[in-house]
Amino acid sequence: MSCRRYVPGSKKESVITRRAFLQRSGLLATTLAGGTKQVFRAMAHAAPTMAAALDVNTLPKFADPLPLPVIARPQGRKASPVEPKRSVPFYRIQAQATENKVHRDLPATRFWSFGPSVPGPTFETRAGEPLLVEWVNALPSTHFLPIDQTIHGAEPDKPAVRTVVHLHGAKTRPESDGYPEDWILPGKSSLYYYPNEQDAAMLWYHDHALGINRLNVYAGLLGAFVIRDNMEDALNLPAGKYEVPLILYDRLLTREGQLLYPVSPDPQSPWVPEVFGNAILVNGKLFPYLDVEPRKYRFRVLNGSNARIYHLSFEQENSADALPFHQIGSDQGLLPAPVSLTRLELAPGERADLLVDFREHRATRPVLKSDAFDVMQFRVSSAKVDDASSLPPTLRPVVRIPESQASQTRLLTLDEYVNKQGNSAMLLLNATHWKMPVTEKPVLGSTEIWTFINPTNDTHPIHLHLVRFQILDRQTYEPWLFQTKRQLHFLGSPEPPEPNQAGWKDTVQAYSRMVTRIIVPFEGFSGRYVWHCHILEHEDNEMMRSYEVIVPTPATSK
Ligand SMILES: [Cu+2]
Repeated sequence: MSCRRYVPGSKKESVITRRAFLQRSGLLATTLAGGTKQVFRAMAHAAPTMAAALDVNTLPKFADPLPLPVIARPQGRKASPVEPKRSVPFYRIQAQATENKVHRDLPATRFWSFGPSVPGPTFETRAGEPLLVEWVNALPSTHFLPIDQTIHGAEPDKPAVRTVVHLHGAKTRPESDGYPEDWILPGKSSLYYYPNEQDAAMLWYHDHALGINRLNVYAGLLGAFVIRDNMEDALNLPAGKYEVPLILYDRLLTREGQLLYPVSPDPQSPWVPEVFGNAILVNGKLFPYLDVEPRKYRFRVLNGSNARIYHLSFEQENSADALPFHQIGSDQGLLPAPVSLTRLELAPGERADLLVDFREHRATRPVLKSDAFDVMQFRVSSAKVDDASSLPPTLRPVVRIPESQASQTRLLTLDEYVNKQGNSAMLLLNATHWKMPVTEKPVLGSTEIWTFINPTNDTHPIHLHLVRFQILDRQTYEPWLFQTKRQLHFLGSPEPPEPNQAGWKDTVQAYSRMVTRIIVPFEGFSGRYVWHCHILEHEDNEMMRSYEVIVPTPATSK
């Protein structure tokens, strides 16, 4: 009865049986084995072995002010690689080892960062104004986090310290996109060109080196990149000191305050399927506070975590009711209209543009929470303020793309494989390894529907490089029927995206045991890009594939 599924080319023996499949997908409560009825519990991941992590709740909360990342400054100007007569701002950003204090009562923590502090400097840019960045690898020659050499791209013949930078959400040429195999060694640099031909949005840059991306980002290689435009300026949103980036990432710390990256019980293969830290840092600080005025603020929130999905709310100490707030933008910029929320779900890679009005909360201290975690505190003054900023009723039109515009529909599975012990051993997209030939080749200028079929127990935030897209819908389906016969049998009606997910996106949460459809115009450039799960442990092992945008030919454009 078992459907044993060996993964070709894998060093690990990865099989999935019907039982394991059902258990992992949460569909099996009881089964028969050897004539005896046995009850199986859903298999848990093996407990990672590691030194004891610091209990961050032993530290005083809200002892440190919220830091703001510095603004990146250009070093001058250089000729544009695409228009040699035009000069564009030139930045030089260096990945380096550094030490930062994440909390007043902890010693400085070792990080790797783009510059002296984590997160790296924020780029403040404008749409239509291109720039050049020289990304320099000035990292030490040894890595300080546990590399798994059984993972693709991190084999023993690969250097331990490598980095390549991807600007998440940017429409760039492939040679500047940070292809995972385009990593460079310490002492080298890459010159990347960002055309900025896209709507205002908050993008972010981070390491993307094949097989060690989860470790390099965990070490601190990330930062924000803001694009602004005239249409956004005209909205009179809170600006200047009333617009604050909130870059969230969770970490585990040792009792000495150093980064702790957990490992599996197998020393030959230390990879773990997800890392969740109990220390949620905001702009690099644990439990920070921010002094605010009783007025509107704009918070640019980024989930830069390896695996944690946040459930954010603003809560008063003595009230069961969360503060209402508005989401005005998502990954790729402004929504058509503000969406009123009391709770926001944000997966790794996603961004949310929030407007929070503290006017009714003078002299209180609401806390930003995620589930049971205290993330940060706002100290609302009782000052009399004159708030001239606006919360406009409409923001930026987002024209829904009709399904009829799509010339191709692709069914793409999100697959998890378990080892003999029932532990997660590897994840793939469409049951296909990184090194296998490229199968997704959309034509430049065409529109496609990508249908993600997720039989696993996890939400997978799927990110496509180069493009922006819209979520069409999500629908429950019968996973085993699809697994065995490749028949899509839907169990419920299609659910449209929530209003705050109905704008332009570059990362979509493919919910567990659902089919998620997106519609994607492939615009901008031809060439080789990647799409992947943004849970970085999944991406590294090896839930990532190349795709290639091809130029139209008479055969493809007919
Ligand atoms: Cu995933």
